[in-house]
Amino acid sequence: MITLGEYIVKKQAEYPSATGELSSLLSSIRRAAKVVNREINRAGLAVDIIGGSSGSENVQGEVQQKLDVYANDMFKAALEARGEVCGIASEEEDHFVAFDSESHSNAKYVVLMDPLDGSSNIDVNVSVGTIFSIYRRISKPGEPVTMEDFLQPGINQIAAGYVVYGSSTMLVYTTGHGVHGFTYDPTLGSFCLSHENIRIPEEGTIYSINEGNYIKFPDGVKKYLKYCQEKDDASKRPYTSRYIGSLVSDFHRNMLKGGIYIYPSGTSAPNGKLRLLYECNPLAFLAEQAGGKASDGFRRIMEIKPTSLHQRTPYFVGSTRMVEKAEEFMTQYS
Ligand code: AHM
Ligand code: MG
Repeated sequence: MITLGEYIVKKQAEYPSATGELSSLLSSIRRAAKVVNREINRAGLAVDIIGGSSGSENVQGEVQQKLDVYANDMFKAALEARGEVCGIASEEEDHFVAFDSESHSNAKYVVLMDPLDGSSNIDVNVSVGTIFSIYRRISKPGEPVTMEDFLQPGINQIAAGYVVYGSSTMLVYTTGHGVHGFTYDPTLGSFCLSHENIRIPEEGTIYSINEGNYIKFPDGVKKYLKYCQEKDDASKRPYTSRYIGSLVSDFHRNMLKGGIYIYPSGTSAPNGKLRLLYECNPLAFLAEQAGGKASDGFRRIMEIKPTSLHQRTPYFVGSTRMVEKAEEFMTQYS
């Protein structure tokens, strides 16, 4: 049995030029994930203290749950506690946060995160997740971190991953050398390697989309959904519909089993709901590293040049052939 800590050290040893800073950063994320996991597990018992709404809204006008705020604080504190990160951006913060004390003057990295994705599901005991994305800063160490450091295209990511707080808690990450998954053993207090080198099946039979919004979808998506529902034995259609409404969980299932997750544009949300920088790009990096694909319907997600921190984008991610098929429908009908 190999723990996440041991695995990170082993991988670092394979790259003699590695300084250990990224390993240390990943350890900070691992530590915060354990703390957040503990609080999520007791959320049902401590509703007054950690459950329900915090009474505030984030910059995007969404109601913040107490656990959104808690998870944000935990990950921010864990990343600030060591000297590798010079700033973070988060779904729960209006602006990026600079870590500008003396101990961060040589920090190379910025982290973008959604500390608790799908948090509206907590009250009904459905899985939620944390998503993170790591870039090397563009500005020089020692200088103040700038917006440019955060507005980098996804292809510049150094590492990305997620934690899914599900029936088991798992941490899945990539540093650009495959995708590896670790399952949390609460009796040991360790994430243990359970899924080395995950590969997304090229073709799948699951489609995940909030079909309640059907009437608002672009024609390409409507026609693709029809295609998913038609009978064709050779391609194992009709496909199965699965939608948890928790992006990390829907993505995780489709990555292991083969499938496509779609959050398209809608008439009232021209760019969909999901955020490019801390939801779509990190999962796109994982998808590609596992042999899958991520698109906005027309172009590769990771090549989009971001213009703002909380920018949204339509999103199609999962098994390569399914994403390509959806893109064909988008090109033809939307
Ligand atoms: P959140 O970051 O505010 O939790 O919103 C993102 C979540 C995703 O986890 C999920 O896939 C999606 O919103 C569900 O949205 P909808 O309820 O519109 O289907
Ligand atoms: Mg989110």
